[in-house]
Amino acid sequence: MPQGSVDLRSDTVTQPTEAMRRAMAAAEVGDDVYAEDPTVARLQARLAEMTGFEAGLFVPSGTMSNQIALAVHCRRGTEVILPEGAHIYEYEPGAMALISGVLPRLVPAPGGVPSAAAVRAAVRRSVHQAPTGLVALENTHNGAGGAVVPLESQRAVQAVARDEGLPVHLDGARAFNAAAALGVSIAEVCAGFDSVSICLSKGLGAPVGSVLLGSRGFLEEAHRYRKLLGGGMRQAGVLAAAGLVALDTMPGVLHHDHARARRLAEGLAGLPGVSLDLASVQTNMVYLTVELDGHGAAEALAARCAARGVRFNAMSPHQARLVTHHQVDDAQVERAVEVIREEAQRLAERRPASVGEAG
Ligand code: TLP
Repeated sequence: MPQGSVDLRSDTVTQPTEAMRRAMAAAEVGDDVYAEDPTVARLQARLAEMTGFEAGLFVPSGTMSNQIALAVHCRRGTEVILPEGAHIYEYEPGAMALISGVLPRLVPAPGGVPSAAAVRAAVRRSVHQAPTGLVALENTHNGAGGAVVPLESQRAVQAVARDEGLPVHLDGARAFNAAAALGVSIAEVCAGFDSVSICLSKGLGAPVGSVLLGSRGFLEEAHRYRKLLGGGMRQAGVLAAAGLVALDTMPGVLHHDHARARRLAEGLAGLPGVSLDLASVQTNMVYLTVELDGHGAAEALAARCAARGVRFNAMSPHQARLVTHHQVDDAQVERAVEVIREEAQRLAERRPASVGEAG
């Protein structure tokens, strides 16, 4: 990254640490499509043990991991109950329809948390409707600002699903962030699910990869889908080695990212035309609602800040997302606050008369 620049686009932008690079260079490898890569096997076993599952499957991405889970759990033509804003629906470009032939049934999820009653009401059984095949939660919930789904809420939804005879999947791309925020073990966050997908390449900082966790039988079928989708990575131990270092070194430092996100949010509170909900800043994300400059205000603000080296994403015309990670330090947070404040002020001053105070 050029000096003075701050990359808050995502926690996916991190570079592998020196320890990861050393482990990658030294990794013992084999052909993982034959399940012969010892480093991949160690990573899978390690995360399975940490989360309380029978087994794990190393896959190239969180998207593939979620999509394999859907493919294994669901029959074609069934519905998947998802919290509104779910990554599986919003950001996995229609894969659920294309790969598994399943439909999304979105339920309201204030703060990322769907109520058990809403999930129950969304279950479909009638001959006139697509039957429900799966319930999927997301923790932390990216679309809800990285909000943490409380364990009691997860348990309430799992109880409904069990009662209805439905499997439950967790998109736990940032499950370690949830564990850090709740002060519980990763096993507690993963308890009660039939499958969980965990990303190594988000806050944990590994360059590539996710692990899909479940029962041995589930993962045998998942292994077939991974190959079918082109996710058989052969000597993948070079990547899994970085994942093992990530598991050893990163979960214990995620709270620093959370503290920096809070500092960022506090520094940006009260700006003209920019609002944020401090209560929603629970992990490493800050969502801003940008009402400056008419349509595409978030993009306008993002572009102006990017020109000064502070990068973040516009997730929709009026929503900007800032994500902290282990390569964002305190000085970078201060710099980001300064640049975003200045640029928001400038945009506010240029605001057209029809939108508000004339500039
Ligand atoms: N999310 C990315 C973008 O796709 C939005 C990001 O920058 O946050 N589940 C969740 C909850 C995610 O946030 C993501 C990545 C994934 C799954 C998919 O992971 P990858 O990018 O490895 O396919």
